[in-house]
Formats: sequence, C-alpha cells, structure tokens
Amino acid sequence: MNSRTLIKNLAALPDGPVTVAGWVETVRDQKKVQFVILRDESGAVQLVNPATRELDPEGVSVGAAEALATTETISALSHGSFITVTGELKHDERVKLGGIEVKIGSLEVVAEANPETPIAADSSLDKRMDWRFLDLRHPKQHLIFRIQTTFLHALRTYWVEHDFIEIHTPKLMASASESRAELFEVDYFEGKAYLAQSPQFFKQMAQPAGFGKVFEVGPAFRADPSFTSRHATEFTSVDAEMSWVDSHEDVMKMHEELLVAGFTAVKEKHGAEIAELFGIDLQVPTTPFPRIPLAEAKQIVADRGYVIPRTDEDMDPEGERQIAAYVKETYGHDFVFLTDYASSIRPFYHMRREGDPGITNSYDLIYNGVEISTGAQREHRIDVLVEQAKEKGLDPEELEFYLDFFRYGVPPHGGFGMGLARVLMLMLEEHSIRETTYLFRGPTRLLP
Ligand code: AMO
Repeated sequence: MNSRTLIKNLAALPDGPVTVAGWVETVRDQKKVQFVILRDESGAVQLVNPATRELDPEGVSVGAAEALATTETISALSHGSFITVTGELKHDERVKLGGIEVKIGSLEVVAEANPETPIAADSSLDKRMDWRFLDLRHPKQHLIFRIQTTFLHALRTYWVEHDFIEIHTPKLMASASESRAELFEVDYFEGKAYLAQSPQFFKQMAQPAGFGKVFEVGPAFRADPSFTSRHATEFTSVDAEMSWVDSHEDVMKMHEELLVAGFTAVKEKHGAEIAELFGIDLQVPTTPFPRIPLAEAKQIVADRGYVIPRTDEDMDPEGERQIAAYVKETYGHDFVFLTDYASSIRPFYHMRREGDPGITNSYDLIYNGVEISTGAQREHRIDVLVEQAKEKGLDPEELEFYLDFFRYGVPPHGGFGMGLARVLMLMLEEHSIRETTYLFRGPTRLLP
C-alpha cells in the first residue's frame, strides 16, 4: 500500500509534499498550464502542472525532459484513468475546489481508461445500469452507499444494544413462505428448491429456539414480473422478530425507535452532503408515528376524492400517496403506520384480532407515500395456525416443518420485514430503487 493521502484529508495538512491517487475526472489542457481534477473515494482536488512544451528533449537537462514528459502524459490523459500523483500541496483561497491544489511533481498512469466513456450525465437510467461501475463513480451515487452503511450500522447498534441476536437464515428453501405466485424455483440435485422470499419462517423459528429477539439483513427473492420503480426480483430485506409481544403495537414501537436511530445517524453524519447533493433537508421523524386503521385510511382517501378501485383490497399506490399527503398535512409526519388489515388480505401466519377475526394484528409502514414494510403479531397457537393455513388453501403437510415450531412451546411473538432500497429511495427522493440498489435485479436484468 502506498502512503497516499485521502483527498478529504488534504485540507487539514500544511503546504508540502503529498501523494494522492484516484481517477481523472476532467483535464483542462491549456497552453501554459494544465489542470486535472482528480477524484478518489473521499472527494476531488485540483492538480496543476505548468505546461512545458516545445522543448527539444535531446538538448535539455534531465529535469526539463521529465517536465516535458509529464506535460505530454497529461495532454494524453483519458477521462477515468486511475493515476498516482506526487507533488506539492498548496493552500490558495482562489482555488474554487476547496481552496487547495497540488502542484504535480510526478504522475504515474496506473490504469488507463478507454478514451470513449460509454455513459454521460444525461444517459438513461437503463444505460447507466449497464455501466453501473462507472455510474457509481459519481459523488451522488457514492453518497447513497455511504448513507446505507451509516443507516445499517445504526440499526445494528440499536439491535445489539437491545439484546437482539443476528441470524442468517438459508436462502434455499423447500417451500414458499409468502405468495406461491412469486416463487423462484431452482433445480436442486434430484429435486427442486425455492429461493427464499423472506426469512419469515426461520426468523420465527428463533422464538421456540429461545433466542428472544433476532434480526437479519439479507437477500430476498421475488419472481415478480412487474417493472415498477419499487419492485426488484432480488432485494435486501431488513427483518426483526421478537418474543413476548402483547400485540403488533409492541412491534411498531420497536420499529419506529429503530428508524429514529437510523435517521439520526444519517442526518448527523451526512446531513450537509445530502442537502448539497440531493437538495434535501433530511428530517428525523418524531415518535410516535401516526397510526391509522386501514378502513379509516381508505375512508380518508375516499373523502379526498380518490376511490380505491377494489374496496376489499389493500391500499393501491395512489391510495398510499393520498394517505401520506393527508398525514403530512394533518400531522406534519412523513411516516404512517396503517394498521388492522383484513384477514382476507394477510398471510395465514398473521394473528387475528381477539373477538374480531376479520382483522389482523398487523400493519404496513408507509414512508413518503410508499410502503416500506409489513409487520405483525404472529399466530403462535398451533391449532389456530393450522386452521388459518387450511383456510388460505395451503397444504399443512408441506408446512409441517414450520408447524412443528409451534408444537413444543413458543412465546407470543411478532416482527417486520422492510425493504432497504425502498427506505433509501424515499429518504433521498429518488425515483427508482434501481438508484439505491448496488446492482439491481429485475425481470430483464441479470447483468452486470
Ligand atoms: P412483504 O412481502 O410485505 O412482507 O415484504 C416486506 C417489505 O419488503 C420489501 N419488498 C420489496 N422490495 C423490493 N422489491 C420487491 N419485489 C419487494 N417485495 C417486498 C418492501 C416490503 O414492504 N414476511 C413479511 C414481513 C413480516 O411480516 O415480517 C414480508 O415479506 O419494502
């Protein structure tokens, strides 16, 4: 490893010799002076070289010949090439980019880029996805993944401080956990396996295992053929599950505290950069988040003039936008828990309301008008669970391994699953989860 200085650390150094390394963002090759904007993972700096031209290399001193060679190298530098530069750092208020520049002493082209860059600032999202590694060089894209790191770190810290255990459940499954319609089937030796749609069954297994509280951040797969801005065929699911809940209310309480921890960390560390690059003044939500039963939410939306096409169904995307607008106007909040979903539109493992079995102890969390999460108290009474599975048309024999979890003692429990890329998309007001997923997977995208 060479002793390079990260560009973000240059400003704090005194004038003097430094080595920096990164990729060439722009070259301004003027007659008497050359400027290179060099970027690394931490920022950008201006490099300057007094151009030495039209010397006869045969007849000059070694130093002058080297200066001529450097000038020629810079003239030929292609955008995107990775270079190492040793030179003199100089603080100069007149330099727009950070008030510093590095006067080039020596420059080495470590890896040259093809001169024709395949994407430009105005390239389509799809084209940018084709060249994702180049697209990710942009400061905005970089920031997204630094925010993701900070956000997940804060969630983990919250969980660890609250005695949650981190688990990693298998992604190769013998059966579906969510809808059969969205299941990827793969050859598995003599038989078939399915890619996990959610860690649902195995995070629940941690409850009879006596783990108390668990979380997982891992991949989930959905064979969903849709091309919306919010669906991927593979996404990172952020899951939690905990014992001894009295109802979904306990899950929502943990969920909102967790998000406050995540947003606080992101605002503290990246608030200024988010304002600069995304033009957003990130808000840390206040608790409690508003809670509205689904039936009431539908009525509110209808009163605003939007009638959800099928009243027996879930909110549709426009309904989610409308209820979010209402919550923003009424409570000044970006989040809303929609609660009390009908049993008819919830999976068999959701607990139904005592004395009102048409309703489940469940919720969806809407953030800036889009669903980011589903949570619920689970049905842990085996006889009721079997009945609910049958009622949903599931084959209890196929679910035997899961039903066994409930036959040897299990505490009441509940949890949620949350799509990571959706949270980031809504936090940064991006238009697609393609922007907030490192490498997007969709019906027509398996590369790169
Ligand atoms: P659900 O199916 O609602 O619930 O998924 C939970 C959250 O995961 C995200 N998500 C997706 N993100 C991108 N592309 C997709 N195709 C996709 N599908 C889902 C969303 C969604 O809110 N087992 C339950 C959770 C639980 O009850 O604990 C489940 O998977 O943000």
